[in-house]
Amino acid sequence: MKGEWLVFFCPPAINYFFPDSLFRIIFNYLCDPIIRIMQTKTFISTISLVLALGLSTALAQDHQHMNMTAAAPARKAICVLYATQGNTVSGTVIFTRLPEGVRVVADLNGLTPGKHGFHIHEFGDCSSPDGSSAGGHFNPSGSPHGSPMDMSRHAGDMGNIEADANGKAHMEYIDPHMSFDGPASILGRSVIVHAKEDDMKTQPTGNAGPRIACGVIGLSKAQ
Ligand SMILES: [Cu+2]
Ligand SMILES: [Zn+2]
Repeated sequence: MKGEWLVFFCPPAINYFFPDSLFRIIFNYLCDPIIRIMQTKTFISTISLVLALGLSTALAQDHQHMNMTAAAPARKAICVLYATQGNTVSGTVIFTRLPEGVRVVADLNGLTPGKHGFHIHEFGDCSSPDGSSAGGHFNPSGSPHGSPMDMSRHAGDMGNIEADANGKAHMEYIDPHMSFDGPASILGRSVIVHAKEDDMKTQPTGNAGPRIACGVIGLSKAQ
């Protein structure tokens, strides 16, 4: 910068060459504004640097904060099924988000051979011994009860799961009505297995009988 050498030069030169003289007064008059300008410039650049550093730190922290709150959307959920009082059913249901819906993979043990009503119920609450605390079929669209093939039906209508002679059941399908997002999200709801077959007609339950297993749908560690 042009005036920088003056900052360095002016005060010593004045004191050295022109002690107590008219020249000193003149030099003071000439030099002082330059010194003041240079000092102001240094002050402004220092403040700017401090502000810039502060701002970038704040932005970095904000970004980190956003990363923590706006986590990647859940891709996988799991429901571990436990038998209700007096029953022996156990198993897991794994839900995976796909572009066309949710893949459902269920593996159950301890069933009586044959078909059993299999639904997502409204509440993730399996606290009552008979599973009634889970509420009715999950139905965010206010539709009638139906089969998983129906266009209009409860979002929780997964139909029946069929056990073999050993009481084991495996079911796998992609459900276009299920979602992991918004008010229709299945996360935090429950899966209920019934004693009887769902007739897919009787309102609003499919007449599937008592609830023999209940489990809460939660986020899976494996995503
Ligand atoms: Cu049910
Ligand atoms: Zn239903």
